Amino acid sequence: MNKISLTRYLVEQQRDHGQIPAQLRLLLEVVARACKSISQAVNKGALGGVLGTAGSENVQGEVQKKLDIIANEVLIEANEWGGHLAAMASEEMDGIYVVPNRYPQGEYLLLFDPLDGSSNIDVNVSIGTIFSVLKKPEGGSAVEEKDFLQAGHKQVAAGYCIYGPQTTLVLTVGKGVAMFTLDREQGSFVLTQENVQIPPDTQEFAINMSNMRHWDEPVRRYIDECLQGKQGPRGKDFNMRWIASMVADVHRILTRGGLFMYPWDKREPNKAGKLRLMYEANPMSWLVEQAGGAATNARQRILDLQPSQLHERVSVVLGSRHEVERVTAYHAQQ
Ligand code: P6P
Repeated sequence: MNKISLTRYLVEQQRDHGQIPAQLRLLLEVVARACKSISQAVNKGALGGVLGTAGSENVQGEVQKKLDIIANEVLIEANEWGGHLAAMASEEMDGIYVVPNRYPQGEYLLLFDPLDGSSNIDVNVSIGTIFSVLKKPEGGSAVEEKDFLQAGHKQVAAGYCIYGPQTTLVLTVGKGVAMFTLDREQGSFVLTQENVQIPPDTQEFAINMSNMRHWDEPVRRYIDECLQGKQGPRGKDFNMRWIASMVADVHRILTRGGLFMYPWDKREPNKAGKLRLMYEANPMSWLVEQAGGAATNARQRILDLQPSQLHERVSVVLGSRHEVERVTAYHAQQ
């Protein structure tokens, strides 16, 4: 099969479909190159002295791993000089990072979770980088945090790079989902799948079962029915997976279907959920929808939610469309 590189794919999307302006194509190439660097750091592991904690906490109050900070710095340094961005926002930074005056400012905003699944780094389980691209609102005023507070349906590109047995970049610009596997000999991402489709039905769910006693009733009902298997109301047996790296769980769902849930629970009732809306749920929800799946916060379409804070959290139900619809219906009947 003749190898189509990420560069060629993006040039063709730009030329043939007018889907990607030149500045956005540059942005995506730069992000992909940053992901390659992060992949190399992750793959070194203990040999690179990059495991363990950095002895600091992020705005989420989470202990930062050395690789969290390395990945964040790689993305900042790779993107700040290119002239395609006005500013960046990251799970690892309290406020936005405005492109310094020594560089030209562009029209895009880049948001990312530089290394999602950090708790898995030290135990050699797949982790990943999640990114989302918005356009800076019109008007010449200086870019501010409020410019980032746009609903997920405003994204112009979204994707992730999973650092697992393969390093795979998964991307959408609104024309379906494509997957690119890193060819380490060439040092470039090669198109290995396009027009990804999530089966509307599934027999596999992903949730952290240890939180069961804290769930809301509709979640308990849904999982109980799955666990009853053939003899229960679903009339079929279910399998369960929970990798505790959203990137890895979502990648499995994009590849073979499934339902992923991190729902609101009673542990911290004032928090909508654990996952962050702007740079985890929004990019993953757009990818899932572009692949024929669905994504809600158990009540509303995630991409329609109007954010009020940069690091706000959200309840997430995403994957095979018919299962998302069932969970959402159970909440509507509550
Ligand atoms: P728990 C990783 O820390 C993360 O943000 C997601 O990638 C993952 O799905 C979830 O949290 C895992 O959470 O509570 O099971 O450790």
